[in-house]
Amino acid sequence: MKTNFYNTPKSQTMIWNPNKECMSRDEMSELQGRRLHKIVDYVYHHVPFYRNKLQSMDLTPDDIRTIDDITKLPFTTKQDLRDNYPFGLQAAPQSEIIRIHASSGTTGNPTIVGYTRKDIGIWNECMARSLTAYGVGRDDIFSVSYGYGLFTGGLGAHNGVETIGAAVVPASTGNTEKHAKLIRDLGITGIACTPSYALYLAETMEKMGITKEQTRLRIGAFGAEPWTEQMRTEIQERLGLKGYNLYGLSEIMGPSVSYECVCQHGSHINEDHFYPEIINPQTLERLPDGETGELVFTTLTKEGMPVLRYRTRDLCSILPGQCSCGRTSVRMGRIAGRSDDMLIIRGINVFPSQVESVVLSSPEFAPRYMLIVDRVNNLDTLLVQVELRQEVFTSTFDTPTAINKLEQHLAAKLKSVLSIGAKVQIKAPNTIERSQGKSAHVIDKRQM
Ligand code: DLL
Repeated sequence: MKTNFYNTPKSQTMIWNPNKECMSRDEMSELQGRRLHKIVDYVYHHVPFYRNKLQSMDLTPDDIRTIDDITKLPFTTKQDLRDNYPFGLQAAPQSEIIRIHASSGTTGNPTIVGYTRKDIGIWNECMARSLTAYGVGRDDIFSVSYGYGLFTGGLGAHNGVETIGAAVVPASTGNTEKHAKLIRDLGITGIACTPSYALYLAETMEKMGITKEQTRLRIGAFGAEPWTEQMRTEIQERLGLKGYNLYGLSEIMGPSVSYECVCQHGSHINEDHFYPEIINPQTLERLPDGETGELVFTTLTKEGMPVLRYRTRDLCSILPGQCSCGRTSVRMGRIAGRSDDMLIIRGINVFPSQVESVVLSSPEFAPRYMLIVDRVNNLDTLLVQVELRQEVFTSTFDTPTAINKLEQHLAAKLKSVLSIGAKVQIKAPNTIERSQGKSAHVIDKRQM
């Protein structure tokens, strides 16, 4: 018999695995220490890359006894993964690998990640923890609109929905009109997709005349790209659901390395499997909780391709204190950007997420924007293109003065946040390219 989780009050939301998600801090540290020793011993004996690294630092697995010993270990970078393409970092024998994913590398070789049966089981468990934290239960019908294929989003979320026993609709991306129709006709209650696809879906439904009242949507599992609180508000209002953050990366597992709970104050890390650290990306020193730096993960239980101190290049902080949901696991804040996404314009660090916050704080603009960086006469220039909302477009587009005023107003706001001047260009609705997967917000012509 399926239990009914609809409209479950906050205090009664379920926890998938209280034994792990609500462990005392001492027990968690003890478990992490034990697992760290084991994984170091495992890679030392199965991955020549790590054995050589540890030997060159005069380290053996016996030097790693508690979780605090982690700082003795070397870092792993994306370049190390590329250099060992395709299977150089694989620890398990090929006969134990049951699935292979590949990351979407834009330059050079993609990163190949092999999973054993045990890895897939842990991934499913982590995904089930995430969905349960959002309030998804067995009565839900959940559509997965992350891409299926080499990308971890589709299959990762799909298996999590099946693990908790809800019904999965493997919609994938594309064919959005059909998907919108199914959302209404099947009474789909939840959706997993990128935040930008959620907005695209909202637009499509509006065009088709499907209102949020005609659907039963109530939960969104959004991730795979940075998004802001303003974007969350926009999606929630337009789709009539509550949107939760879902974070992960293929090198570590895929979606569900961390997840939000109903408190929506940071994302709980599945730290019995993925040990987080925040470091200063320049000095590589570990930073205390609350400080923003580069997120680093060590996989504590992975068999296929374990990694030690993998530098994600994602910038965020570990939130101090404990969450009121009952979980004791540490939480990470939103991804403020990636160290390699950061633009340096006239010497000033600029993150696309800063521009997004400013754009979305103005009710006239749709959540679509593009940063175009160029170099003219040896001087960096920044052009920010934004799209007018349909309602505003029809009432003001005939008056260039109004548009001009709006451009100047936004340029002034951007200047106060970014500390550099930007030219603003307002575009008509639906003219900035839509993305169904991860969206691109930057064209840097200086590198072309
Ligand atoms: O994006 C895995 C995933 C799929 C996560 C579906 C969530 C949902 P990769 O393609 O390897 O894996 O990209 C990982 O995407 O290092 C972040 O920069 C970014 N990212 C992922 N989730 C979030 C999020 C998947 N919730 C890279 N917020 C990561 C911000 C995110 N950025």
